[in-house]
Amino acid sequence: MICNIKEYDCWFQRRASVPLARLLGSVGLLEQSLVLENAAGELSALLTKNFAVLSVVEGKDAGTLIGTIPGLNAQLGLKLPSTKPEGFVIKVSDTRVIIAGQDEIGALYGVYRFLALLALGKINVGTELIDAPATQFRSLTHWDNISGDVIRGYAGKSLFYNNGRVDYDEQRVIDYARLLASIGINRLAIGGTFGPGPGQLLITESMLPDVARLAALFRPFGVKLLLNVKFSAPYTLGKLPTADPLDADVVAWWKERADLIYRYVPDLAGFVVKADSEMEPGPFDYGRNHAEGANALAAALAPHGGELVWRCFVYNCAQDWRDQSIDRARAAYDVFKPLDGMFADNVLLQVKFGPYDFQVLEPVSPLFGALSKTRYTLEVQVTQEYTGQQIDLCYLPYKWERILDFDTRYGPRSTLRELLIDGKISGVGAIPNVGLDHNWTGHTLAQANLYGYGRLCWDPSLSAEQIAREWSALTFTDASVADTVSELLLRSYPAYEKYNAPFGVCFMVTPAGHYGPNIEGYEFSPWGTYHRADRFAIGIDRTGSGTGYVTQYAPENAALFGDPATCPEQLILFFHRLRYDYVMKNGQTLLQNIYNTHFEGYDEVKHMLELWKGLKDWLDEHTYSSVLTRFERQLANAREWRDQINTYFWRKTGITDAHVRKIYE
Ligand code: GCW
Repeated sequence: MICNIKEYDCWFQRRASVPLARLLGSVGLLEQSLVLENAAGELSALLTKNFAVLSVVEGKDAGTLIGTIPGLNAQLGLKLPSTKPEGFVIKVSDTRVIIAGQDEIGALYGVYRFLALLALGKINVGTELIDAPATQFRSLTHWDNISGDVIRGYAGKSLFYNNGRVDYDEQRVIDYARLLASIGINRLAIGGTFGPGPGQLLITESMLPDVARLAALFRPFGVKLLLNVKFSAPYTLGKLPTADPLDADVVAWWKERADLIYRYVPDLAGFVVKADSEMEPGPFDYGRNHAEGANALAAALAPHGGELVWRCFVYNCAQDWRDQSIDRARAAYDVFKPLDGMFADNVLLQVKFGPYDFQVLEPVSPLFGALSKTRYTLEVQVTQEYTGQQIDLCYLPYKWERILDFDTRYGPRSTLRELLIDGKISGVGAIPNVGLDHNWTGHTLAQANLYGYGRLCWDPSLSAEQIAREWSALTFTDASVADTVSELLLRSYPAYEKYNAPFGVCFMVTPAGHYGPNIEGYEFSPWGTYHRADRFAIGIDRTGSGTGYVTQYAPENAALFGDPATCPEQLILFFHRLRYDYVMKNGQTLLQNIYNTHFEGYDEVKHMLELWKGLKDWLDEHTYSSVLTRFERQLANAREWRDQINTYFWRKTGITDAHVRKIYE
């Protein structure tokens, strides 16, 4: 059987007809609201489109009822149990299907979950399900520029801008809103981050009507907009002489500006700010700290119920590589930990998962768990900046699962997963991987990363494997194709780790684009990410006797990472400077392990390519060949990594590979 997928439709593919057609033929809605009406409309439209059920929206005698739990209980005398905000109940009997939300958004989420379960063959008479998101803040932040280019975007041009204007295909934006809502995303930041881009312009009166129009497209899907704004706006837009957050005129300017913005978008979720980060303006310009900076903007949002997302990506990016006293990895903790408890209630600090920058192999940031009096979120990248740029297959939920597993050792229930579930981490943010490419994500299989991100925000206890299987089965309607695709996904991250920078040294990428190897590309640069390889050793000593970074962790973790004998070996060069003849747990030297992993990484990609080729007769030609081309490019990339890394270390050390494989002189 040929598995003919419509890449544009992502995880909403056409299916054979379904058993409960009789009940699904009519959808009843008894309460009126924008989101509920959309939920009912989505259900009937998608049933008709994908399940061959001609479904219409009707009154209370319909076979399928949609509503809120309190609404349905009151109107029909039901006894549906209540759940958490944005949660839902699904109940299927032989006379009725009920999809009820704790609130209107919950009902919409219930509809999408129902459709997914229907596609997976998991809806039957007797199905009862109650579910709710673990965290209320589930966001994506677009880095799109007003020019239409997407910073670190690998899937075509921006969905929102073109040539200096807000300019979009309305249907495409609605389809995007559907994708987001179907995986539970409820916040979307637009407006770029750098330079005089949209972050500046969107908050002017000439563009606020555009923002209002976009907000209206996302609203029925329960997605609220956030705006990326610039800290310097009071003087760049407002013509004030300063942006000093303690200056009364600046405070008043932000207040007025927020009031104006909220007239256009009354339910705006708030602002996102990248301050004192990579040359962006910030409170340091005025000798103020980040709590003073953030609180000034937060105060302007507070009367409107808005939140301020304040990014913690603050470090010195003009470092002298000769100066070994500065360690970039320390920066976020050094800046923000002393301010714990000083941020306004509506500030959310957004902390990158690692101390560096979305690296393939880097530890979890010591800020997690260490902040105890401040609301903060976890930030990851769905866009594959350092993870193969949607040319290489790299299934990110594999990595995210491990991040969530990390035990901060601050008190009981101290893994990131538990902190998130218990509300000690207040949400999740990420940069999406989408653009105007027909399949949204460049690499069709990279849709799994977007899907997985939303699913993990909703339920951090899902495993990467569960998500891979779910996504594959939703996208590839043939079971054996779906099996192979999940296998590919699950193999991909470990393979990528193997051919990338070894054992946590990070940043061996080409400085310009971050795709492909350049072993010393960052070695003499101002960015603060050095490996300092010489003839004998490599890595940075971040122990107490080194840069002290390790002491930023809770004592048990400081001890664990601080000793090479207990440090997880995958990260060993992040924490330690080791000689190439250091013997690792498998009895082989560090150098031999570097050689081995790089040969293996390449071989893994070769194997993945073969697995994909095995699907040729099972897939439609377009999907097959577009992914095939990417696997071929990935193989070339893996080869480049393998040979450059191995040759580099061979030339440094003069020590040959124990298995005498080909290393270039
Ligand atoms: O990973 C880095 C990117 C920058 C980006 C920055 C950030 C938008 O290389 O391009 O800036 O992260 O997180 O702000």
